[in-house]
Amino acid sequence: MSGLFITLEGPEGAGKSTNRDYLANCLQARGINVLLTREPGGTPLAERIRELLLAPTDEPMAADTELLLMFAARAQHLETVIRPALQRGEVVLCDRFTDATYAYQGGGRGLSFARIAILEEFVQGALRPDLTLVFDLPVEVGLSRAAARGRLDRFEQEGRGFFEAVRKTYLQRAAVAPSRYRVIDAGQPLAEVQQALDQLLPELLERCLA
Ligand code: T5A
Repeated sequence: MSGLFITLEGPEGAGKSTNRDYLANCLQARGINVLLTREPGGTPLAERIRELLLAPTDEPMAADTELLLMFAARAQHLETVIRPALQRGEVVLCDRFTDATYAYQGGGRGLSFARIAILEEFVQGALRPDLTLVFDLPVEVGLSRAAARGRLDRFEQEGRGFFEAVRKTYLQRAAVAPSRYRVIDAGQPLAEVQQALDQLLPELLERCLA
């Protein structure tokens, strides 16, 4: 595949969507074809699975059900959106991907990383992001940004311990594979976060144009 697969990760309210759009504008202004997408979701069918995953329910969702729905949505997204875009040589900017599964279902829910790795291999084969930007910030800052938007989704209703485990898992994954991950301090004002992204741009452009 000749495109470039970049994922944006981090806890709730970290600014992934805001900064995904910012990066897309920076790349498009330099003539690069960019596809913006997100998980769970990114196709009509996967967006329906997203609704199931995010809507608060009376019947508690089993952790394994949640895990399998994440990968069901991902299989559809990969097959119909991500792989075709990469084959066309585009830069795919995806708001969350499998690192989120390790962080939320693994770190947050306590499911084994080994089982997640089996599903990752089954659904993705050898495909992994080329670069992952982790927007890191204190849990309470992210949750207050998310809360300011109004009604909380099923994940946002979790307690602080859940999100501390999510954050820790992201940072641990970034620490063991520094060539793939860039950790950005997302607790700063937006202008400073975007300055940090500007500093990453030369490297990104080099990889986009390679
Ligand atoms: N999930 C997902 C799993 O459990 N497993 C998986 O495998 C996957 C793929 C998806 C949920 O699904 C879970 C994780 C999630 O709980 P989502 O909507 O994609 O939900 O993710 P959220 O993190 O909930 O999305 P948010 O919109 O809350 O966060 P973003 O995208 O990080 O933040 P953004 O850009 O929308 O910004 C939030 C607000 O903060 C402001 C923005 O203007 C906005 O109002 N903001 C800042 N304010 C001050 N300073 C800054 N630096 C700011 N940056 C942004």
